[in-house]
Amino acid sequence: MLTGCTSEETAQWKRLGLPPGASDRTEAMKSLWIGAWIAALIIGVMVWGLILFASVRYRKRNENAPRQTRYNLPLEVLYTLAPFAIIGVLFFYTVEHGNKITAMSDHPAHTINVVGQQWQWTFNYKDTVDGQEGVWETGTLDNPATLWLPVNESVHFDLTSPDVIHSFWVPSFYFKLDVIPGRTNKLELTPTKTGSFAGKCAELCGLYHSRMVFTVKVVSADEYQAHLRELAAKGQTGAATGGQDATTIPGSGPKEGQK
Ligand SMILES: [Cu+2]
Repeated sequence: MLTGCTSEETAQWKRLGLPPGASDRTEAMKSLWIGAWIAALIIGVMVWGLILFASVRYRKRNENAPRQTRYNLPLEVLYTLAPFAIIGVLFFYTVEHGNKITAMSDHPAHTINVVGQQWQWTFNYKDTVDGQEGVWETGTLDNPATLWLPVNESVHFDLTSPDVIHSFWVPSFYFKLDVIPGRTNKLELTPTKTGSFAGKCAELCGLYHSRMVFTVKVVSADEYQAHLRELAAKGQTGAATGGQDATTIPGSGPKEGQK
């Protein structure tokens, strides 16, 4: 309890456990998260209050059976309609905020194809670098990948997998999306803070699932371009879909199931 009293922790209390938001989509998610808790708390207090009231007011006083009430129409209408009203309000705000969070623009500044493979990540930057169409970097179990992003520029992500279902999760972006083989899931966001953020796979995907971690590095536009040129200079051009790495990741031995 004492370790929960630092100023850092009290700030986190105000966000009800969320890490500091680092993208343009986090505000909508944060208000939905906190709003849902406030709604739940109001309903909870009402229910607890009624339980307490009923158990004190109507406690057993003698051996006679209490008066039985049936077919109380107003009461029945109330407890049929009240849950619909609650669900309706939560549904409305979930759809409204969900639309904001998943909105796509026609011309994002950058497109990155994120490949989740057993058991690391490959990032294909679709920018044209020194005349080359796209550069990539991939992680290994021993050397997890780093996803570089430019601050204040919109990024469109295409998520693909050559093997099993993974889940692309950056807690500081308040965003998690499944990476499903045979399907391209999309998301878009604009990082708003420079710095390093943790990323991980959030779907149990096999033996080394826990090592499917990566780092998100949000940097200035110039540093971002410099990094892409660095990758191009290393010859990491074109697109890596992760299919090769899916069976032979250095350090992991043969793919799970083939042992
Ligand atoms: Cu995974």
